[in-house]
Amino acid sequence: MYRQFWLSVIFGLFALSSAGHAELSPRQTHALQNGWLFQLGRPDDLPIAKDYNDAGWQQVAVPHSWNRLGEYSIVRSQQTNAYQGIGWYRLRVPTPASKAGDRHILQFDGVGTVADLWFNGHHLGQHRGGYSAFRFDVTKFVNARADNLLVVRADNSKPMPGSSTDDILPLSGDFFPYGGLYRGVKWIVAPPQQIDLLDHAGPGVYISTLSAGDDQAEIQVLTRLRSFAKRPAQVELVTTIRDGREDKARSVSARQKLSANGTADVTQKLIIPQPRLWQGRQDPHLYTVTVELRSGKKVLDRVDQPLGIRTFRIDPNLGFFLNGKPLALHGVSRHQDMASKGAALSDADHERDMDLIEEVGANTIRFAHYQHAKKWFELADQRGMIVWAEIPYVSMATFGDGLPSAAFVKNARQQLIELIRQNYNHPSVVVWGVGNEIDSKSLGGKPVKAQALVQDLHSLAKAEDPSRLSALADCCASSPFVNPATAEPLIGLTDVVGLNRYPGWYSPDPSAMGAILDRMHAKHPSVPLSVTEYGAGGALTQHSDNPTGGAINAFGRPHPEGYQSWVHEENWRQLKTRRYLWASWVWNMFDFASDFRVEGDAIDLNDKGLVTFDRTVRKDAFYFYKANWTKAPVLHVTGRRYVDRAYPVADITAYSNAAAARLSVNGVDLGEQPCPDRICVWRNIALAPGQNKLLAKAQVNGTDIEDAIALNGPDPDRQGIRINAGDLTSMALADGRRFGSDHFFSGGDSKALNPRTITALFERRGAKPKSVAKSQSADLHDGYREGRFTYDIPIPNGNWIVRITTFEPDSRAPGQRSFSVAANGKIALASVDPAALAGAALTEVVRSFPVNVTAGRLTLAFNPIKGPAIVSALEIERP
Ligand code: GCB
Repeated sequence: MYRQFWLSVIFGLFALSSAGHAELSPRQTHALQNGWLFQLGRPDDLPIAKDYNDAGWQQVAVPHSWNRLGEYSIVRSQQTNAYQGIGWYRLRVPTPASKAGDRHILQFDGVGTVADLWFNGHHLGQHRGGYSAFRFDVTKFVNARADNLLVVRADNSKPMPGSSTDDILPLSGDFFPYGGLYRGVKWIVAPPQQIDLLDHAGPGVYISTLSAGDDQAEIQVLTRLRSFAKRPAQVELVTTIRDGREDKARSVSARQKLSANGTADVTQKLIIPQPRLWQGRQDPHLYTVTVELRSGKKVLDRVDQPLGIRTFRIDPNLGFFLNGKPLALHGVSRHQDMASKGAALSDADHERDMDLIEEVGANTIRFAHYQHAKKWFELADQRGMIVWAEIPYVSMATFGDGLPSAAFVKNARQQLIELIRQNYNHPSVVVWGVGNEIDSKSLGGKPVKAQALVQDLHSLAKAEDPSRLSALADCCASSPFVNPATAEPLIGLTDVVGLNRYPGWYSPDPSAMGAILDRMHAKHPSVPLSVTEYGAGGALTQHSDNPTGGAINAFGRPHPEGYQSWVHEENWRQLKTRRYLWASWVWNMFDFASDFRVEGDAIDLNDKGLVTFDRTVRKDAFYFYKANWTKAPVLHVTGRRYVDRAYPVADITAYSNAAAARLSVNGVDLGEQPCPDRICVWRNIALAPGQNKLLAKAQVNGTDIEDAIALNGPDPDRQGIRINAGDLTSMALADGRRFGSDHFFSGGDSKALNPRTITALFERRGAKPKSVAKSQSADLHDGYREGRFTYDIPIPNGNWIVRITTFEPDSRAPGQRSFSVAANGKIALASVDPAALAGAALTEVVRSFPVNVTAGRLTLAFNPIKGPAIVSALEIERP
């Protein structure tokens, strides 16, 4: 144990020394990583005494969370631990080297959700909120001669009225509130006269760029000082801005009287001539601000902080400006969790996530939906990302009557102050988000009264940080979730707004995005609008032959990967042309854990990521954005995971930033296609039975690139051709028959037997889902095609049997619906009345007829006689 502790101390010193001042640093930070003992659940007695028997406890290293969830599996495995409650930690730790008068301060970088701390048996206090850092001064309890005992109770109980977390943000949300010491813990030995360590765990130094031009920048540095000394003292504060080279450093100095046990604020101004600006991804140049507290020649304390010299503004019509120049912001949201680690991410995990975000070409990140780790803010500064940071005032944020409780308001204010003070000096951050989707109904189902709190948080954000803008992410203005007569409008209360809008996912038609945004812009012309969320689920094992063939089941299965790509193609087409938008963020960069989701091919996961939960697979949609957002040569053939194809003919798509790309299949050149909007399509490509090798080639800025995939074509003579009409997903029945998703159609509408939009789900709540009697498989009837429609199916010549599966979905009585079916222009079925043929509604009917195909195509026309025609499956087999 001792060895481990001292190793981590040495590591801590090493980390400091790499910052440049270790030998001299008057402060020392020791990471408390190893040697922790952990016990899940509530022991019978309080495990805070020194001699408490913790022999059976589990040894863990911090960061640590007991929660693990989110799997690409239909059921939860043994790995899952979604327990929300209490976890105990104990650590025996020697006192690090210190001088008389030094302060001993424990820093927790984030504990989910409520942390109670005991040090050598004394209850130090409690911190409420799972995402911000906090510090406790333990000086008076330190035992310098023996081990100290640090005990932490972490409590992430599910918020419910009366629970220990019922007044802590978030009360609900589509993400998992991990429990435990899931970020770092540090022991800081600090001088008694110090740059304040107890200012909401902030750096005690607050840097503002007052102006920045080509000639000069004016920088203001506010430093908060604190003294634990018994006598007043005259101190000097020397603030230096460095840009690598010492000869270019600029310093100012101020004398300050620091009273005994007192605090003082010192404001200093520095001029930087010809500053090198922080220019986002183009040049994320950082200066270092060093603030030294001195007494004569002696350095009492020192803090280093990053400085990115930049200005920005946001215009309701012209969007975002960085350093006076327009910058089109496009990016992603990110949750900070991943497979097998939960929220206990290492610095390397953060770096890998940032690498992926850089690779996709984003220049902005929304840190959803809570304060992210310090390391993540630092990476955003270093990589030049523009950041929306926010507090977890999210979703259904009241229990009963729709009014936030006083304690909840207090916690919201606390979390906002912590977010701002702890991250004030990160140039990447431009807005502080004060709420997300808080105008949906309360958990009690009542309309929400959120105006007062949003106004209050807006004012607080402005008071804490006048240099940045307040922001709100809206889901529900003009949505069916809000009763417009009773809900309080929120748009306009903050400086800027983000719209969470999901056309193509929670509402139909991805191309509706443009009109939705234009309506909001017309309604709120003076409010700068962005799109804080848009996207679609994407499951790697689920496939579609045609994303327009059926309705998506947003809250269920399946979630074809190709459908996700299509939603992004269509959404992005609308977003990129709207200059008034100041930013847009894909929801989400990574799949993330959410314990109420049973969707796509996963459990406990929101699968809207461009990259999988374990970060190993970039989904096709990732490459769509990479092709749009980067200059690095991109050529990516989509649909590679849909290996066993249902149809012998396919449209092949590639994403590329080349002007055009060329495709060959099995060595045969199929020609070049242009790539408008970064999408290159080769239509009606024949796939031979068995393996087909597809090779795409292109040239971007003189660089040759290629991408190869392998697909298995079916053998129609043996397997037939089967179409799951009205459905989005290709699938196989238990008897081996393989159906492609609805394809080759024109006309008619795809319908779902049970409604799938959010509004329909709400309306249907409690109602029993419909099912079809005497059916070969429920999967065939989930969706159906209805109306007047035609199928034009590419198929080898010769004799075939066509089998049509249908049913009456709407309780129409016999005689209320009939239609004919013509095959290649000849009537094959003169009149089909599903209810009459089956003797009842919601009962399967199958009809077949022979055809002879001579020109490589079979046309099946469904013509209504009375009411609309309907089909739920089509099968074409050799006789
Ligand atoms: C939203 C929420 C976000 C959810 C997302 C979704 O609007 O703000 O927390 O995860 O939708 O995927 O439904």
